[in-house]
Amino acid sequence: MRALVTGGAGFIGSHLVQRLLREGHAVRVLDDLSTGKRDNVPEGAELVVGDIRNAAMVDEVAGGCEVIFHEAAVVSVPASIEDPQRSHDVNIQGTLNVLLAARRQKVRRVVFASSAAIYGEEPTLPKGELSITAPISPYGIEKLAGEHYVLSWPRLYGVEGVSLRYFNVFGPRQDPRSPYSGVISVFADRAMTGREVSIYGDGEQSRDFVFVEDVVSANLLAATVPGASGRAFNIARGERTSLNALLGTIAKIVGREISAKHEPAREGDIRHSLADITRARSELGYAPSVSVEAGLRRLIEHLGERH
Ligand code: NAD
Ligand code: UD2
Repeated sequence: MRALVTGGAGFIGSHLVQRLLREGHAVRVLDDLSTGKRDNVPEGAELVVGDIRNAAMVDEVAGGCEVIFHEAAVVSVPASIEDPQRSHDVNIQGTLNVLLAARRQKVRRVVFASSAAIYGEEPTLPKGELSITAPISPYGIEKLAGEHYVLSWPRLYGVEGVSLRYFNVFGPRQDPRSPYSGVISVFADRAMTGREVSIYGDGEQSRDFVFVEDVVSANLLAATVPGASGRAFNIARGERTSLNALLGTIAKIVGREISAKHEPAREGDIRHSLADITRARSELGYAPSVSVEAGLRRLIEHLGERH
């Protein structure tokens, strides 16, 4: 098939492009390179540098594509709080532009990158797809709106739509340098360069970390499983790992102690996060295959090659 990957120069998108190419598909990438990098786009993919806020451009690149994987977004929660107009324009209007193009260009299916952020801080765990959605940031609100748009398209216009609610994704190419980078990318980078890490709070907070390759597999299933259209799925491992446990595992892998200083808990942090992935297992055939430890080993190996 021919696929369009918006955000294909980013962390998750570039891994998805790589797998699609490996499986023999033709891939076009639309990315404005705002957080993504040209170098992330694997050879063999067609890169169009452009903005999903530009409806005409999205329409043009969607032409001839059977599936759109919509990964492009303003991904930072703090950025969405600082400038909600910009994240609204990218995350809601940009998503609508993708859907309008899909309708006009007769794309078969759109697979949307949603987020655990749509659940907000309501503490009941694990989160199932029927749990209360109560986002507490513009980013979470925008992902929830985007998801509703995507899931309404099958009924309204006959364009299939699937929404994947990613939990905490980690792996190679996740940028460790911004103050809001995923905790694993920061800890692994610091551990490799012998620097101290900061733990915000007591380190007993936990997350449901999932390796990027499992997220890619979920996307491929979401693009092909016939009954998935109109459905939202949690994509995680269904296990929680505390930051203290994470640091212990990283220390074991790199073979030395990692010095850590405790800082005040981050404002707005949730304490624990955990997904129920029963629906993705039973309806998509999704089966996460990389443990947190195995994923950490692969990430650290990748960083070792780079340093
Ligand atoms: P990323 O920043 O690496 O990727 C996003 C890509 O979108 C970048 O390449 C960026 O340049 C591009 N982009 C941003 N605005 C654009 C625009 N206006 N037009 C065209 N391209 C634009 O982040 P990621 O972690 O790979 O995230 C991919 C998707 O997964 C996003 O939709 C994000 O919200 C979602 N998600 C990620 C996580 C996670 O743990 N990383 C968790 C939940 C959801
Ligand atoms: C994730 C998403 C975010 C949003 C949110 C919704 C990532 C990178 N972020 O934020 O976009 O969807 O979920 O709930 O996926 N921490 C440290 N030291 C560090 C960095 C982080 O202690 O150097 C802590 C942080 O305070 C938090 C935990 O690690 O308690 C995880 O932080 P994160 O930014 O990786 O992910 P999270 O779940 O806060």
